[in-house]
Amino acid sequence: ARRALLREPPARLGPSSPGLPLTDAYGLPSALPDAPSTPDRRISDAQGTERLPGRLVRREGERATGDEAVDDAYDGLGDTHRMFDRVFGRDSIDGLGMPLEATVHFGDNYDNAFWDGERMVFGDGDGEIFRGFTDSLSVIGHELSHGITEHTAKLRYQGQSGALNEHVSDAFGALVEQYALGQDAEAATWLIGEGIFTAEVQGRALRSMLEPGTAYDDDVLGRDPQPGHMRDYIETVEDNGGVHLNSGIPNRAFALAARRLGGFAWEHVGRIWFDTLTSGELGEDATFAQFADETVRQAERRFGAQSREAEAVRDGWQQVGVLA
Ligand code: ASN
Ligand code: ZN
Repeated sequence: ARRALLREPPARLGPSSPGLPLTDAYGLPSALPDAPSTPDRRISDAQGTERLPGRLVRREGERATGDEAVDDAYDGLGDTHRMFDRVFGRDSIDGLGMPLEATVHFGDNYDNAFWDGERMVFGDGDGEIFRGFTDSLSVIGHELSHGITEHTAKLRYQGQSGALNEHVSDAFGALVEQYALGQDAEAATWLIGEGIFTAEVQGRALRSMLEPGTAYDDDVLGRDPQPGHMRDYIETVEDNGGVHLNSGIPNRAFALAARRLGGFAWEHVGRIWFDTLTSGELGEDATFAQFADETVRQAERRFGAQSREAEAVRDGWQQVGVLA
């Protein structure tokens, strides 16, 4: 803190500065601010019911409660806020410091976590297949990222745009975890929800971004059904048109591009995907191909048309059969 006080304020980009615009399509700053922002977390406890929001048990700055779900949610939301703020200059879900609200201990043996349009909600799991859903930072990052998508590209939660909505949450969920652990693209597991299965389950995680379809293969749960290529795209009316299934295809494109580039994924593919989400160029009903084209455009804009970043992004989408 002392060093920050003594440091000369950095020269600000003037309105006539060449390069990137100062604000994105939503009027939010596109460059990092001088000082990091702090989150405003509020954790509530549904006490085993399905009533929301539940009882407020921990506010920003208050000390740990000793309830693991409460404290893991608090810490995980802090890690998620930190990644978006420090890496992309986005202060919370709306970019304006909106409070981060979460409810834990939702329902009785509840086997899921979700974003309800206002808050993140986490079940405790049934203890047989699932442990608590706050046990995984990528899951916390996934749920908060649904809020960011809702406040930016608004990808409609149906069919391909819905699978992209799911994909964006997985991508940033993975990056939150990698950023917190200081992991590069090679060291990263690219797993979503590692550590939420009990020891009884034959499986590593809920999903694998790098190898969709291989996250689990269990007697009770069955086999991970995610495709990783357009030839295996699943047409179904369930799950809003397979949003949690077909997200495996863009997930794999993202992970392949990141691994090809090496280094920290949030510095290249993360930046490109964040630019895509906030460009204002993406329709709410975007298809995989439209989203892919936009990521290539954003990669060329930020890193250059002949850049290895643009090349890796193009190649990732080609490997999963989205771009020719
Ligand atoms: N865990 C799921 C998600 O965040 C919840 C759901 O689909 N209702 O996508
Ligand atoms: Zn989701």
